[in-house]
Amino acid sequence: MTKGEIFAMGAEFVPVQELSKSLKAVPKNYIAPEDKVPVVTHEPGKSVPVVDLCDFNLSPEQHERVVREIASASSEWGFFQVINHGIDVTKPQKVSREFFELPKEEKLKYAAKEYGFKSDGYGSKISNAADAVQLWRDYFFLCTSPKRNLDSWPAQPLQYKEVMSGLSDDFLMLTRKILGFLSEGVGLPTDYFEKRFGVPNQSILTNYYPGCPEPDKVLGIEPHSDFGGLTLLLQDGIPGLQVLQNNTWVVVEPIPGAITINISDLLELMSNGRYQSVIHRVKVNASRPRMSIASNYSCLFDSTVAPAPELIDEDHPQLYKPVKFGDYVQEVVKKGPTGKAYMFINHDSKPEYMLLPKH
Ligand SMILES: O=C(O)CCC(=O)C(=O)O
Ligand SMILES: [Fe+2]
Repeated sequence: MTKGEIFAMGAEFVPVQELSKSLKAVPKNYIAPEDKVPVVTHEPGKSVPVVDLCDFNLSPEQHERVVREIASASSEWGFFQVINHGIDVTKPQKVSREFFELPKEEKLKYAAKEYGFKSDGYGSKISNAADAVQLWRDYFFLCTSPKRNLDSWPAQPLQYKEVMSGLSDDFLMLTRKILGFLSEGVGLPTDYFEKRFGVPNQSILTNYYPGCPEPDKVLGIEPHSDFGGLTLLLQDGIPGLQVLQNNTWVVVEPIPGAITINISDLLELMSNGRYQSVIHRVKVNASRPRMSIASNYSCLFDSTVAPAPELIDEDHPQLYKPVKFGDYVQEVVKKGPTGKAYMFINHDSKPEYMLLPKH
């Protein structure tokens, strides 16, 4: 691979991890707009619900409880955490952390060639929007379904390919089960949403947020909702993820071994708004890096999704228009989080955080 190819995504690609080694103050283009929305950490009754999946040994009563808990968390919070899900989360975290700890030259061999989510690779910037604030985050993006191009995945650490492939399989299985609970939660047949998605389009995005000299001035990820169908997320032990709930940022406390799950835009659309794809953001730390592994499940880019006709009636008018997923992704990559307006029938509808009082 030539040097030119390595930097094809943009000559300005400098990993934040490298910046963070020498800087005492953050560069201007990383400074996020001021945000006066209050942050809540520990307040009884104000945290993302936790659902016990009992390693899927569920009696009929427990099954009903799980459906009920997942459905109500998905409509009120758009987020929940699952425990006793049967997936080994330590190995993927270990190999991913080891990758980010490699020398810069080794990582840059895998530099992503394009903005957005089309090719596997290492990068720092996803949106090319002119007014986009730079994020205090580097990432590695893997396309994992329908096709895995293992040749383009890191050769180091040695177990990386095998472990991340295994995580992709485990997540596909868990996603199918969660989609089943979500279908039942709105009174539809268990396989309803899975069938509507069709061939799974799954990716795994590892986010690496280096320590930052001025953590309150930057964001690891700006306020956004995820544009796919369903997101499964591994947090390490360090808090950083915050969810917008009643105009307050609520910290999603990392629970060792838990998987955080959030409804993404396509499921909000397909459920005609019964389930919410909620705005969230990521804060960073002064001294410690934080890492998360986010896997999104959606339909193929040339598939079109529409609200379930069964969920449209007089009391629940149709709120969303059918969208071709590829067009929707382009809109969001071009415009940033405001691109979500594209899926609303009423074009004046705005993502929730845009309705917050100006500050
Ligand atoms: O780092 C996190 O906890 C969340 C990451 C996230 O929101 C994303 O990758 O879309
Ligand atoms: Fe997200």
